[in-house]
Amino acid sequence: MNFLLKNRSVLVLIMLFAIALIGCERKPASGTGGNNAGGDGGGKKTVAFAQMENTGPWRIAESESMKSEAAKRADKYAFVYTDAQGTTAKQVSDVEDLIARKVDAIFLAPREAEGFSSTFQAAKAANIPIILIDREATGTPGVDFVTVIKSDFIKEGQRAGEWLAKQTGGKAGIVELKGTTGSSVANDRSKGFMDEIGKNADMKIIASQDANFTRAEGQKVMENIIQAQGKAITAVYAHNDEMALGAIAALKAAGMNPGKDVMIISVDGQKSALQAIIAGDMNATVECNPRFGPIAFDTLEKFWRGEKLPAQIINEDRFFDASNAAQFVGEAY
Ligand code: GYE
Repeated sequence: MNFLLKNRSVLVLIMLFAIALIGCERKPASGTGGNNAGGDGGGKKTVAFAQMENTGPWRIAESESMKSEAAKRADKYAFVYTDAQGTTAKQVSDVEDLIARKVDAIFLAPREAEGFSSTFQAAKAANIPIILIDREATGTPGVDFVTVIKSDFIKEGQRAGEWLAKQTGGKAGIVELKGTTGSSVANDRSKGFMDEIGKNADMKIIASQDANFTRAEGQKVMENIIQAQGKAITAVYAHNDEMALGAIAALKAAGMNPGKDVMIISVDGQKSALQAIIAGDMNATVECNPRFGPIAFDTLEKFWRGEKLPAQIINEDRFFDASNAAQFVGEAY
């Protein structure tokens, strides 16, 4: 009996020892060096992209660019993709889940500027670097997140305003279709545009509404504005091509003449917008490049090598109108 009891305690001891050993196998989060347990165990780092939604050509092109760049570097990285389906709260919890999984780094395209501060704190506590791409979020670069890679949205608005002033001789009744309220990009595209048209006494915004960057909402909002304003509308400035294309459909349905009687300018440079320019339905679009993959991964690698990074990395963008749309439509998304 005594012997049996003794043997049992030895067995329990051995079991405890084994459990302790398994526990040691799980690596703790260890800084930005990429030894977090989110790795695939085969020496690869796990890098995540927390996307806000995946609708519309621009965002689909962005997601594809991130995925294909990760695939090109698949010898070094395992890739995790999350889609918040257009809800900021879901995007916050997606990032929280990625932190809990202990991924090695997170690329975040924040839907809204506010709402991420506690997430940034959690990532910092877990030593997981976050690089913002495409939009800004409130916080300090180098502290709350590594850096932000984006276009200069104020300049985009200025370029649109300047172009429209020139084309209309400084006289226009403008409908502004705005992007998602609360996003850094909608604020900046409004601001830049207003700065420019404000220089012309006869350029007036006769209606300005949020159409959430989507074609369907752009069309619906435009239908209502046409009913209220009719012929007073001589120009549309949309914060993206999708809303501009929605507005064009609404104008045509109302028997109006987009591209001729009503000037249409927007931002992005997607294929269907360049096609609309070629067809004469639309006048111009300021490019906003969605192909973040190469620069996002290069920036992360620079960070891991300990290189000093700027607070913001700004993409260079082009401008498309009737003079060059045909030349670039082939490479557009
Ligand atoms: O212009 C728009 C998209 O955040 C810069 O968001 C991006 C904008 C882009 O939905 O089409």
